[in-house]
Amino acid sequence: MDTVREKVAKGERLSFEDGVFLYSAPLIEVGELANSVRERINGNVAYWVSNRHLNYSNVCVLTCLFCAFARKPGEEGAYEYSLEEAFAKAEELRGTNATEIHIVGGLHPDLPWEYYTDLLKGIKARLPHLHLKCFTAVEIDFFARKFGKSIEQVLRELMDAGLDSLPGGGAEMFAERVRKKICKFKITGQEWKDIHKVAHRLGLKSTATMLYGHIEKPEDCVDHMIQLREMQDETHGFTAFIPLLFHPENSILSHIRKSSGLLDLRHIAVSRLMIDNFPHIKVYWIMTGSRVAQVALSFGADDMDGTVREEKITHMAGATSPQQMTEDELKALIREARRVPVKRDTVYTSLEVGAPL
Ligand code: V47
Repeated sequence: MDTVREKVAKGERLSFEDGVFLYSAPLIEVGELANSVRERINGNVAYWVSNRHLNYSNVCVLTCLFCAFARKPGEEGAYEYSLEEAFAKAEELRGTNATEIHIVGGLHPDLPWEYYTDLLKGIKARLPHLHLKCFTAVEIDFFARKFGKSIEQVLRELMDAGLDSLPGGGAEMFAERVRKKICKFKITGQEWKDIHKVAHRLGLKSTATMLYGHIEKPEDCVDHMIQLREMQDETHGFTAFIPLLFHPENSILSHIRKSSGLLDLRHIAVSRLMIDNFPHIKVYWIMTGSRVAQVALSFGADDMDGTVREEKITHMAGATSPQQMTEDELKALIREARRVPVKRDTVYTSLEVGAPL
């Protein structure tokens, strides 16, 4: 641990071996070190955003073993919102302080290209102040293939329709060994990164996730983090890294035991130490629960995500957290964790800084 501590003190980059070591080192020491880096980068604040998730459809042509959200066309529980239904969901944000809408869905075999562009245009026309964080790289790749466009063309047309940034979903675990088992029909890790590279080149910011708690090994997680760190060196387009905790219920992998709070904290801490060039590490309270999220704010995380308002992907997989939190609840949780709550927009402009502790 001393070697890693020294490197961190000197601002030296940690190696693959250091990362793997951190997965077996005493958690409290890893957390303390990660907290020192977190405080160096972000001081004593913890960010949150007033947002809403909108999942336009769960119909998906893929079969990912971890997913409890997707349905095949015509299967019981399959849905797709009409544009009017989607606009009505967005309209719920009128008169609130929300600044962001996070839109993702399954790979729907039948929706036309205009559905996606009209969805963004319609929301922008109704609520022009909302930041549209929409479509994972997996959806972007699907649109390109289905509608015979290049990735750049898809992104440009979506940007013309109102797209402001890309969310980080679909990254899962880049390691081919793992990907082949849990989501073999999905784009590869390299393709996921290439799409974000194009987005960054076009001036869009994005986030990056990592799904853990299934069949991965520490080596796979460290490899995932180093790949993102290397890409960020090139593009500087990522704002935040978000480790996502696999929820097994109702998925093909339902025999796997759900990860523990301690493992959640370790992923937060190791990622803060390994991914030294991402400005933010987000703890997604929907998946960890608010209790672990509060502790995570002293283990490397500086961002709690947001109000969310409606969450389907994790709740269909057995999440027991609420589906939304009010702004006051989020601020109180952050304050109780001895951090100053800062309301941010999607690209981390501070909108409201809480009183000092
Ligand atoms: O891509 C799917 C994951 C992701 C399960 O970018 C599951 O700021 C747990 O990406 N158990 C979607 N996870 C959510 C996501 C996200 C969430 C919050 C913020 C941001 C951001 C992104 O959820 C999917 C997949 O990796 N997922 N099924 C499951 N059973």
